[in-house]
Amino acid sequence: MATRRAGESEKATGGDPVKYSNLIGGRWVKPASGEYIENRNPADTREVIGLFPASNARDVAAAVEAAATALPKWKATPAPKRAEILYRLGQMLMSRKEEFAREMTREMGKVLKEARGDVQEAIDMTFYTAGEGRRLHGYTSPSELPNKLAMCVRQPVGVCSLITPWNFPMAIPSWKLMPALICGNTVVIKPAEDTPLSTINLVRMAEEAGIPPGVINVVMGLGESAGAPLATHKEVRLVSFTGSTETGRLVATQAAQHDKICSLEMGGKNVIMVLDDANLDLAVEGTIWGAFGTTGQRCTASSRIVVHQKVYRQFVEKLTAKTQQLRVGNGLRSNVDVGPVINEEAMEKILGYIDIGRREDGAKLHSGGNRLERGAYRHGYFIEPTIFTDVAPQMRIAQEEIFGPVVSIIPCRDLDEAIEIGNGVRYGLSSSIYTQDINRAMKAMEQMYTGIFYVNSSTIGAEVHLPFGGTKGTGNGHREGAMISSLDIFSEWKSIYVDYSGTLQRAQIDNQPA
Ligand code: UN1
Repeated sequence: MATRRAGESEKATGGDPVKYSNLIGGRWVKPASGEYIENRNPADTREVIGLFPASNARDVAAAVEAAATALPKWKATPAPKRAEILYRLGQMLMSRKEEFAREMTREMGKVLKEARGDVQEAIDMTFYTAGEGRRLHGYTSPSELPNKLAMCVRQPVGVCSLITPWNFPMAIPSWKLMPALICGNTVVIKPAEDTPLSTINLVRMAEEAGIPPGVINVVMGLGESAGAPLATHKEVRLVSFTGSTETGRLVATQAAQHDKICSLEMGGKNVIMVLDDANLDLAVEGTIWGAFGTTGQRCTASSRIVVHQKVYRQFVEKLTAKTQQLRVGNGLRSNVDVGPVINEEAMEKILGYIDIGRREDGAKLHSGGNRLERGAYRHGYFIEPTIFTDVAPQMRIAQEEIFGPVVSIIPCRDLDEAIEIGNGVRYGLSSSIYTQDINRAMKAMEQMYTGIFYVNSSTIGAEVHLPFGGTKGTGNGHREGAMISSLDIFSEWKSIYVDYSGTLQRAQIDNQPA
């Protein structure tokens, strides 16, 4: 008889797809509805990855209750002890990196070297956060009164709902999960319905590393049926969401009505500015990587390239030549640069935007623009890397997040105009400038109103120990990644005053003019 791995409720027999389960209170259990969502490989939809629970409010309630039950003991576990489990988890993820990366590529399409990077990011985050187990610093402060000690400490917030996207299916859950755990919280994770397997892989390792039952729970399913109840359940204290701006607003609205802490990471319309003194070959390389890496499906993707008019033609020529060399295909093949897009709906949306671009007055579809559907492509969701030139800053393709392999090239006259165009969108995640002039780089660094800024590098490539997040429509002011910012999401301050004067001291009231 086939052995079952944790998370699988029924092992495949004779070609039947594997059925997976939710993780609730340390047990892998079937969804209350008895229904499942089929997940297929976007590079070849004949391949079924598995059947994953279509959960509803009943599963969510059970998971939240399990998290609430596990909370007192986990919270009372010394943080350095919690950290020991994370160190073990980091080691275990390292030893399974290749396997998890391959499963990720099959599950969501990104090319294998990027999937390895995604798992690596989870490893980095795990070790980095583990180190925090011996810090989690608060501070002491002089009191304004004699014989009184003033200090502040971090306390866990409680049960956290983590709602995660499909484009970084192991990295982004780890940005939320690890800081939540180190602070002493318990969690319920709802992974995107397109990528539950990568979350299962992460969480199975966490179980094996010694995370106690109920500390991490996983409920799979759709946003409306599984995500929404997770954002409103009364025992949940915090909702951390990464995904679209539209869904983020819904999450925030619901969280506000239930007095929850809410951290949102949403869309982007990131810009690379290429000035007339830029190293053009480097700028082209950065554009290719930023625009077409992960098939353009990153919140940090470089979807707008603002190019100085003096080098505009040359830049477009070089970019086009390099783009046409990109090989599109199944990300498991070592010679492929660009994988499929995530699913049919995404493909239709992206093709819809390409159509919008074609019809925008003045913009030119310069290269690409088609779905690839013949031969090896016929069972997948493949789109040619697409370049629009002569795009005006206000056009829809230059304003709205497309989340696909489509880039808009916008001419500009000088640095000031580049900055104005760069800032002229509703989002503020990442921006970059290519120039050899330190003064211009510094000016852009100061004036770009984004959460991340790069000099002579693309808009992607954030490292785990710096704050990750954006301004304006990209988020609501929180930053994941760096402990300096993410601990402020996953813990709450408690200010403590110890009065050893033996008298009633009243702070401001005692401070009267002589
Ligand atoms: C995203 O863009 O959706 O910055 C996340 C990067 C990655 C994370 C990106 N470390 O490239």
